[in-house]
Amino acid sequence: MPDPSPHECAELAELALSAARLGASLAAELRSRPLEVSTKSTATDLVTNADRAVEEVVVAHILAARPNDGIVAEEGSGNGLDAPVVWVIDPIDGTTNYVYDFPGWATSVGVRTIEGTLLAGAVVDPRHGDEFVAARGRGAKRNGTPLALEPPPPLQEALVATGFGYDAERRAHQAGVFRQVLPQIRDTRRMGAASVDLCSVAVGRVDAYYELGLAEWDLAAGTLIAQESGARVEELDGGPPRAGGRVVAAHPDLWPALVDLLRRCGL
Ligand code: LIP
Repeated sequence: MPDPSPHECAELAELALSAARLGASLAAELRSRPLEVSTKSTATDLVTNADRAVEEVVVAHILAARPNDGIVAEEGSGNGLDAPVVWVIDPIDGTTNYVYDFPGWATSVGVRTIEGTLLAGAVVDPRHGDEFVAARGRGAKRNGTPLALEPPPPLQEALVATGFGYDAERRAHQAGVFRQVLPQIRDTRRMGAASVDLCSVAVGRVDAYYELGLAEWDLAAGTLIAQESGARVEELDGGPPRAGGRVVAAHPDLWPALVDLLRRCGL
């Protein structure tokens, strides 16, 4: 089946943005009430009643408009995984930030083909007042303003975002990489939500981002938004970002030096 046209991708982007707005608005409302918090893979991997409620609302909004599409979502919602168009949803990316009421959580809604080609995406981060959206081949926008990446600084003057996993052994490895990287860049920012990190690259809030071991829903929307702003977003060893991989996002002129550093530091 041919990939959707740029016009169809623009329509998908509009639906992704309306769904992400709906989800982020509900998440913000639920944050003002007591949360029911539980854990998933580890004692630090949190999930709340809001994650589940937001996912339910976002999925219902999408399927009302496109009932035959597939759904892949963090809290387990699924639909038609053999559908040509699949929605990839993180209802609240940055759940730890959300539980602590710390800015930097977002509702992330990505759209891809069954083969994995990213078509559209939206990330709504209400605490920063940011709405990001992109359609394949039609650019990315922040609050309606088109994005275009500025030329980067040299690596030793670059502000580089990263993140750390929930598993203590993985965090120890990530800390080892980070200890070697940090003296060779300007500084780091640890936002706590991959979708916000990737959108931060798209708007130049950071010069680059890397992280090991993310889920598909952490990556989908933010990857396309960053790519459509002019960033290179790939696996460390090349190819499209994948679940459990090593995603690197930076201006194409910064990419080679950053990848070389990350490889030397053992990412
Ligand atoms: C988060 C990611 C973030 C990572 C966190 C966590 P969640 O996703 O977006 O980049 O560093 O450890 O995995 O669990 O908040 O949806």
